[in-house]
Amino acid sequence: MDSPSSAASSSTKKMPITIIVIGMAGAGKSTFVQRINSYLHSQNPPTPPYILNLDPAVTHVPYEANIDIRDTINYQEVMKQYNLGPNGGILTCLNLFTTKFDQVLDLVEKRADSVDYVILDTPGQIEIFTWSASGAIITDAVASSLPTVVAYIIDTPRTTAPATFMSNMLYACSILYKTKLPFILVFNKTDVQPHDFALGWMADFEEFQAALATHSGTRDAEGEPTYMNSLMNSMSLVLDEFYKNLKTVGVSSMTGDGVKDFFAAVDASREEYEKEYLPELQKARQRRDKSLQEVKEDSMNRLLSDLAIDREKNPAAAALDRWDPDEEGEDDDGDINIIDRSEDPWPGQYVDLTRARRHEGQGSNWPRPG
Ligand SMILES: Nc1nc2c(ncn2[C@@H]2O[C@H](COP(=O)(O)OP(=O)(O)O)[C@@H](O)[C@H]2O)c(=O)[nH]1
Ligand SMILES: [Mg+2]
Repeated sequence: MDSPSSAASSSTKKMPITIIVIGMAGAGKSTFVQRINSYLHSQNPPTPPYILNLDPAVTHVPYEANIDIRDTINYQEVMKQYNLGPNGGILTCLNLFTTKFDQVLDLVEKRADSVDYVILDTPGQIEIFTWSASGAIITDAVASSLPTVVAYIIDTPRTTAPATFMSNMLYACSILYKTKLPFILVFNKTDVQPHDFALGWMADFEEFQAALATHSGTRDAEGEPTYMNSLMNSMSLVLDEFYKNLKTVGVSSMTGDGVKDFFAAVDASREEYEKEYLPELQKARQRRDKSLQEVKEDSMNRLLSDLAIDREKNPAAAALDRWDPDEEGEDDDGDINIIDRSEDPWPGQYVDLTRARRHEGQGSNWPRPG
């Protein structure tokens, strides 16, 4: 796929910057997206962002998404059809959506001239996005098209215990090294708990170690530091290096406090992206095209083998199911279309992707085997 407005081109308008919002369930990702959305709307002149909701299971999002995974895929249906629990359901929805992500990118790239920010809200459960092939493909695909930054949302009131703080930081660290993208740690909910304790621990590991020592369970019966305590002490030295690669802001998605600082960090990240990530861009783009193609082919192959089994089991029906070239115009290219709500006059349009897999004749809008 060609990207007409590549990050490498030297157009006069700056490329929009993509903010991928990641964080533990309940950290406040969606609320944060709504907050930065309303901040951008309140600028003079307003600079509305382009928002993608990638959480198929959410019942309510506090903002109007331009592209919503729920318009394309029905989470409840996917769980039923594939016999899955909640997490498997979300993952499968994301996988199905990823097969269409080239369409999403096209829509986003078409808007590149008119928006300054593209925002991705990710599924509540962090690992579904950060440790799945689809999450990686989506991240790579976006980051190879547009300047991209990860906003890692932290539930500040829930990270005041040193051990919790450390595990959260280790998680952030793993995402930083996995994505290799500019990274902003966003301490959210500062209206409930200011984040200065965290800043102190990050600036000075001795301060963290002191906090650790005052917590119960850090000494054994003989008064020696426990294994966990020693481990965390050493880890704090390792993380010291990691902290140097990050920008940190404290915000309250509730009150809007700190949102301006967040955007200052985003703008600084653009430079970082251009200096460090852009040289890798060409390679990344090739990888992106290849993986988007592969994921399409893979799902197509699976579909075709399902159909082959169907045909074996039911030869009578198979004989009736022949491809008629005259019908081709109707189906167009037969693809499920991603919906851009901001352009579509019919926002509720919904395509049931799961029906295609079962090959229910008329209702199927996948290309038929030739
Ligand atoms: N006090 C306070 N609550 C917040 C803030 N941000 C989010 N919340 C609450 O945290 C809960 C989870 O938020 P949500 O955005 O759904 O989290 P997500 O799962 O990460 O998308 C909701 O009840 C929000 O109202 C904040 O800045 N301050
Ligand atoms: Mg959410």
